[in-house]
Amino acid sequence: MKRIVVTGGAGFIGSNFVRCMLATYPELHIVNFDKLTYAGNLDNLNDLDPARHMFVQGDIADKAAILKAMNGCDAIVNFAAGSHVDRSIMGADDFIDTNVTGVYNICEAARELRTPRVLLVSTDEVYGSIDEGSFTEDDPPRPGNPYSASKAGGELIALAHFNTFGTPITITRGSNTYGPYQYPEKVLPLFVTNAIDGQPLPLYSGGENNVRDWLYVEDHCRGIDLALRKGQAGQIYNIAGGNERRNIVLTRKILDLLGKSEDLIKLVKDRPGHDRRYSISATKLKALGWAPRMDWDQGMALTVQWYRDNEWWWRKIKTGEFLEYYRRQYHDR
Ligand code: NAD
Ligand code: TDX
Repeated sequence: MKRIVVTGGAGFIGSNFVRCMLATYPELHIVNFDKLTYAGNLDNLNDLDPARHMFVQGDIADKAAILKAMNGCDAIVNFAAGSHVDRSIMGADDFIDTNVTGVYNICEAARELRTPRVLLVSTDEVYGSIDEGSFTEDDPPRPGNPYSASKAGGELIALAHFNTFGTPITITRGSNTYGPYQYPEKVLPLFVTNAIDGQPLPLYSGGENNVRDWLYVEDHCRGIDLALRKGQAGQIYNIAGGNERRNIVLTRKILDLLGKSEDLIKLVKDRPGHDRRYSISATKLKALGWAPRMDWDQGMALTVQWYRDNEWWWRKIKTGEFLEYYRRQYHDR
């Protein structure tokens, strides 16, 4: 592969993926196509070589724009999405536009241009919650909130596209991802940055019951790259961190790493429709040669240190639109 299009590459995982791919493949050129929503941030990309990385501002819900960007590429990797569950509960219009219509547009463009590879980045949330055991790729989607339903909708359109037209689509379903450059609406960077400032950590429903499986962002990116290169068209690959933790354990870990008191924990009203536990098996991707490399304790220490060292990055974000969102989301809880 010489030239790939990465959509949503100014966001958290997308920008880490672009950095990782440029470092791994010296011949590779990347077109980074991103709408720059509130979550897209050119600061995430300012260390990249402009000779091998071209940024294009555009919307995957705009069929003509994505068709133009994809012309002549060897592959497209789609990260572009509305990605935050709480925002999708406030209103899901953007989630449908991007996660369903946008994904359909990518499939249609790939069909028209005969794009050799299409990798759609999806999520373990499409399975919904599981009390015991882990989901495999053969389990049906049972999404429990507007975000995960929109992601499942995009997946179903794409799989039907493969079935009907043979469009060479592969899907990955990653678990909760953490690391540098994550927008501070998600629990981990929100709690780290609040704790640095001595602000409350709004833990939904005590955090005792809800379990997430934490995947370090570089491990997620290597899994996506492997599925892109070795995965089969029409197939789904789970990417699991193998680090299931209750939210209260994650919260205490953050406070411990920062040397802050548990008095900062503020128990707040639960998220409506809150999925209790996510758990997936990555056996299928492991059979292709993937394994997570980052140990949870080490990944947490690195990540918390990154937010400590990069206040320039998140302090700019925690103003304006973010403060308005934060007030709407948390003031009544
Ligand atoms: P993010 O919110 O940090 O970034 C999303 C990016 O997509 C932003 O740069 C935004 O500007 C861009 N974007 C949004 N709508 C667009 C549109 N219509 N056209 C073009 N660009 C658009 O998200 P993230 O956490 O990096 O997630 C990336 C992908 O990975 C998403 O598809 C998400 O569903 C999936 N995922 C995320 C996680 C996680 O824990 N964060 C886990 C599994 C899967
Ligand atoms: O303020 C909070 N308090 C809290 O207790 C927030 C924002 C979250 N939580 C809880 C809810 C969840 O149990 O923490 C857990 C993680 O919440 P999020 O960071 O919002 O992630 P989640 O809802 O699990 O979804 C994430 O993982 C799958 C990503 O946002 C998705 O993009 C990804 O697909």
